[in-house]
Amino acid sequence: MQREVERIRKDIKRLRIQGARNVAKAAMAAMGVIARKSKAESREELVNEFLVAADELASARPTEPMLRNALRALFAHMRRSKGDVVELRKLVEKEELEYFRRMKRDEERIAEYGGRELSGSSVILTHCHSSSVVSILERANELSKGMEVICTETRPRFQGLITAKELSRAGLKVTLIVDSAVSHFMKDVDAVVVGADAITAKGDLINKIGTCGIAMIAHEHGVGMYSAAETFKFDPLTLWGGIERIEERSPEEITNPKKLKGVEVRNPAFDVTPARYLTAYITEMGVITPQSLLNVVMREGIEKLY
Ligand code: RUB
Repeated sequence: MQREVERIRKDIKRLRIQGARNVAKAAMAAMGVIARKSKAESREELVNEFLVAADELASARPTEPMLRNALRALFAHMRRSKGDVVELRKLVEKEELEYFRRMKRDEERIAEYGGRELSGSSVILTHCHSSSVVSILERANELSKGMEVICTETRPRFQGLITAKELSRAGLKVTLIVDSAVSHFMKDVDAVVVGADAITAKGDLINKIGTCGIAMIAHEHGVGMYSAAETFKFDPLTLWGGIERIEERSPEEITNPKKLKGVEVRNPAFDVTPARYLTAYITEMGVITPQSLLNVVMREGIEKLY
């Protein structure tokens, strides 16, 4: 069991599993593995195993509140149940399935809201790989055929190639560009849509490095800038002044630093796009401006996860 959980943690860390939703799903699946395979004989022992694994999974990608929210919600359910070790196993298995059901439902809603919002656009630009964005663009293309998508390659790990392949397979016209060509192409773009790793209490967006620059260019051209995000990507810590930690990855993802003596190579994985550069979040509750997102989140009680 430990080996299986460790494999999931490594896959998350090495980006074999990438994107906020996939990462959160994998963490919940790891909890399910523990529920089914742990040899713990008491409730305390089992809870302890869940806690150790949750800490390790959460630290694999520090800028992933969706993963942390999923685990926190699970622990809140565990605290409410007073059952023994057998009942606790069943509860975690049930919550795992419930979480997957909810994710699927939310993804369908996001695809529908986003598809309708963007179906009038003929050229859309996207950055990195977001499963939510792919679903939206597939739906938008069903509603108004002939849509063209410009994908950035997304240095240093080239997740944009995954997006390009998936959309092309789904029948959309796809153009791949280098990240630094965004400004050159923006005059032809009707809307930009990206994913989200975290949303702060101010409505700011944390997403793949480069997103903020793209948003500023879109703003300069008067092009709508959307982010596809479940409300579960809201980071409740930011309500209390907490600042989202930006993951710094190995310089070796960019180059061989040993060949650049005296040069520091930095590799932040995400950046922060201020709310004022965003047109709206496309969520499972509808298309919401960044300024009103906090109200919606509070109404749903997501902040109570803390
Ligand atoms: C992926 C990324 C995606 C979000 C949203 O970064 O920034 O836009 O995670 O994805 P990485 P989704 O490849 O470093 O994980 O919509 O699938 O949650």
